[in-house]
Amino acid sequence: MNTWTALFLYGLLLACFGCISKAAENPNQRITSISASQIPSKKNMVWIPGGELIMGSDDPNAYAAEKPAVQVRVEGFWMETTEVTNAQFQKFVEATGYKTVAERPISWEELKKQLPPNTPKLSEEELAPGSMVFIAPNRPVSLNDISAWWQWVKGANWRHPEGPESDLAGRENHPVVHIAYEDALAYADWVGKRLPTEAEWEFAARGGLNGEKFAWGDEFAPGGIYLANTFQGNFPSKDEGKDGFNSTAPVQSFPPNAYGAYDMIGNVWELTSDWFDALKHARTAGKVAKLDAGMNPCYNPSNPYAMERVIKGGSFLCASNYCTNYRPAARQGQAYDSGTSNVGFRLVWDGNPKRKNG
Ligand SMILES: [Ca+2]
Ligand SMILES: [Ca+2]
Repeated sequence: MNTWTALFLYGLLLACFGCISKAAENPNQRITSISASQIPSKKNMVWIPGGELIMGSDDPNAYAAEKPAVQVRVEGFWMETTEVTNAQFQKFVEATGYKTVAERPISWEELKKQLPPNTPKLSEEELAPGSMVFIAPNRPVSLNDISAWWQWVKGANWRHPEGPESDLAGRENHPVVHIAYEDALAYADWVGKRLPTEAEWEFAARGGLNGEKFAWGDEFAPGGIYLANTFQGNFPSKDEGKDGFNSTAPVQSFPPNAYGAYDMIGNVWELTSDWFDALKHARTAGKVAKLDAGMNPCYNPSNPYAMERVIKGGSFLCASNYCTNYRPAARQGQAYDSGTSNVGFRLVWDGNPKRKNG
């Protein structure tokens, strides 16, 4: 990829961790070619009882998209205790032959919809499969330039998280990454579960607490003990790894929350089924007009052309000097047709097929 193209893609498409359009389907469609092969067992799931949830935050330091705190009701559901692991995803791929979005060539027809008119077509080489990888810069960088640490790496995908030379040896129990929304839906259909809504995810992450800053209380590292895999040190250059991990960690490396769910905070961001609307809580509170049917369900002032799903919980890259997203209220948009090296997912189950992925 030449410099112009790289800058072009970085500037236009990576405003929020990438919006590379692969051979993706319509964002409103769902995978239908892979049907559930399993009846979910309750093994490795916990019952989340449901109830009233104070969602979002009124903390003065919370990000705008988290405000204001609103009260919503969540029905009970079963939730997987861990992020979906590489070993679990591998079983799915071996059984179905599924190829993830990051393993497919980029569709120029889709990509050009997100570029200015008359943009010259990229070459086959430039449209080769790949994904966005966090690479720590070895020099001081501006925190305003995410292309200093996010790089498009050809051949990066769930099997090769850092690129073609990397593999999953020793990482079978780490969360799978480089998963786009439709990849998560395909896996969910295969196991007969679904992605959580944002409210369900946040309810589960709070573990029965109500309004506390972190999933475990109001202190980030009580007694100096780290309770989630995040980033310590000067982001993005130096992760001191004081929590024991400089990248993803095996699932269940940190204590579960009060519901028995592990790594709801940190390790990898987790996809939810909600479209990302930066004004969602303001609309719920009646402070901003609701979106009418047929309107674009996404609103992100920093990335106005992207179609994004909400991701929750933050990741091993969340640092106190950059993005303090290691909180249940934190929310961010993730382009529906892209994965990155710090985004994964976990699934929920209603106990009956009343609600489908969508
Ligand atoms: Ca860490
Ligand atoms: Ca997580």
